[in-house]
Amino acid sequence: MAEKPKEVGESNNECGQSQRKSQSDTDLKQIFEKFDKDGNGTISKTELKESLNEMGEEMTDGEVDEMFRKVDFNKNGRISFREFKTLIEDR
Ligand SMILES: [Ca+2]
Ligand SMILES: [Ca+2]
Repeated sequence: MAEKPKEVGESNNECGQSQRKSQSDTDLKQIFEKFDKDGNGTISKTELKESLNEMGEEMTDGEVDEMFRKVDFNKNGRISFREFKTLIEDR
């Protein structure tokens, strides 16, 4: 299996932290950014709840709470992109 030659992308200008940047990763990032309303790189419980409401998911505080706890692996009260990604990929 030969490696594909590197394509010079116009949009993807990041220095590669991970070698394999899949399409879904980019999609996920966009979803993550929608959730992260203040753009600080993490999703708070409030942001999660608001985003879910906007998506038409009416969840109670308790449900959001439970979901948040499941996603927030390191229990620091914020959902990082990594944690978010695990949530999506885990279902
Ligand atoms: Ca945020
Ligand atoms: Ca966390």
